Amino acid sequence: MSKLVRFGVSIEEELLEKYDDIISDSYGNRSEAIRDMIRDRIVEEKKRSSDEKVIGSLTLLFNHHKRELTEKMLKIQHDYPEIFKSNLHMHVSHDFCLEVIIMQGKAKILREAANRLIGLKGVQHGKLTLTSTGEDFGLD
Ligand code: NI
Repeated sequence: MSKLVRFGVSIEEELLEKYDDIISDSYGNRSEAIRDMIRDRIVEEKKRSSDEKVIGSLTLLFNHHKRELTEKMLKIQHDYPEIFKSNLHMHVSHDFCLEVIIMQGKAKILREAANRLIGLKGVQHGKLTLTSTGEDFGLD
């Protein structure tokens, strides 16, 4: 068994309470829930590291008041003009916008570009969903 390491995390109290509520039915303690979340992310990232051609939809919820955020989002998309296919923008409220971005290309490139966008400061939530291009399914 590998060595256990303790680490500190700064998190908003309200956010942690919500998380504890969600995990309270299935986990004896928070550490095991966080370990599972990390394992799940590792498995997911592995799947997304392939050369397989896929289609992805990336959903981003962000605060458009955050300084230079929209410029940074545009710059990243222009770094990969071959994979970004279409954008849908919704003005959710005074502060928040939702963007759904359709991408097509190698899984690992989509993952890289999506992670850069999700990691931007001001992006409150981001999720990349991958699906097949359908070529493996035959014509049914
Ligand atoms: Ni907007």
